[in-house]
Amino acid sequence: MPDILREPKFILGAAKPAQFPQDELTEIAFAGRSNVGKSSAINAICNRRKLARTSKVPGRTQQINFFSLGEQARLVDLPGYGFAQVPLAVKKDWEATIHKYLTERPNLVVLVLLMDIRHPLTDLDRQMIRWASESELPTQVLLTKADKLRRGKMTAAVQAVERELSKVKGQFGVEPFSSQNYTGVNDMRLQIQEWINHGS
Ligand SMILES: Nc1nc2c(ncn2[C@@H]2O[C@H](COP(=O)(O)OP(=O)(O)O)[C@@H](O)[C@H]2O)c(=O)[nH]1
Ligand SMILES: [Mg+2]
Repeated sequence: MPDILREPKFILGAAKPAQFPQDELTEIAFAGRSNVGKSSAINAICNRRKLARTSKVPGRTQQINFFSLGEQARLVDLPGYGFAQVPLAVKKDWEATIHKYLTERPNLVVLVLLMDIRHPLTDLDRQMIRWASESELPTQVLLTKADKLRRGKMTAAVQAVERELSKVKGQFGVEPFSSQNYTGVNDMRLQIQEWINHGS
C-alpha cells in the first residue's frame, strides 16, 4: 500500500465554495449516488474503518469533505446525490455545489465516479459524466458492490458501461470494485499514487 494513503486526515467539510481550501494541492474527488458505497470505498482504499462515515441511512453526507494525503494531495468526498427523501430545493443546492466544484476547481485532476454495478448510469450519473466531459476531467468509473455478481455478469456489466462511455468525448476508465471482497482496491491505491505523482 502506497505510503501516501496511510495517513489520511479529515481537514474540513465545506458547504459552499468559499470554504474550499485555498492552495494548489492536487485533488482527487469521489462522487456517486447516495448509498452507492462511496464512504466504504474511501475507507477500504485508505485501510481505515471510519475515515469517511459509512451509514445505512442514505443521504447523510451533505458537505464536500476534504481529506489530506500527506503534504501532497487530497481526497475529496462529494455529497451523495439522488436520495429521494431530500427536498427538491436541497437537492438543487447540492447539485449546484457539486457542479461548481467539478467545473471550476483548478486543484482537481481526476474524478472517481462510483456506480452500483447492478444498476449503473442513472440520469444523475449521466449528468456527472456530461459535466466531466464538458470540463475535460479524466474520470475513473468504479462499479461498486461487484461482490454481488458472479464473474461473468460482472464482466458483462463492465463492458456495457465501457461501451456507453466510448460514445462520450473524454477520458474514461471503468473497473469493478468491492469494499467487501476488495476487488479493485489495490489497483485504485496504485492508481491514486500515479495520479498524485503525474497528474492524470
Ligand atoms: N455488498 C456490498 N455492500 C457494500 C459495499 N460497499 C458498501 N456497501 C453497503 O452499502 C451501504 C452504503 O454504503 P456507504 O459506503 O455508506 O455508501 P455511501 O452512501 O455511498 O457513502 C452500506 O450498507 C454498506 O455496507 C460493497 O462493496 N459490497
Ligand atoms: Mg457516505
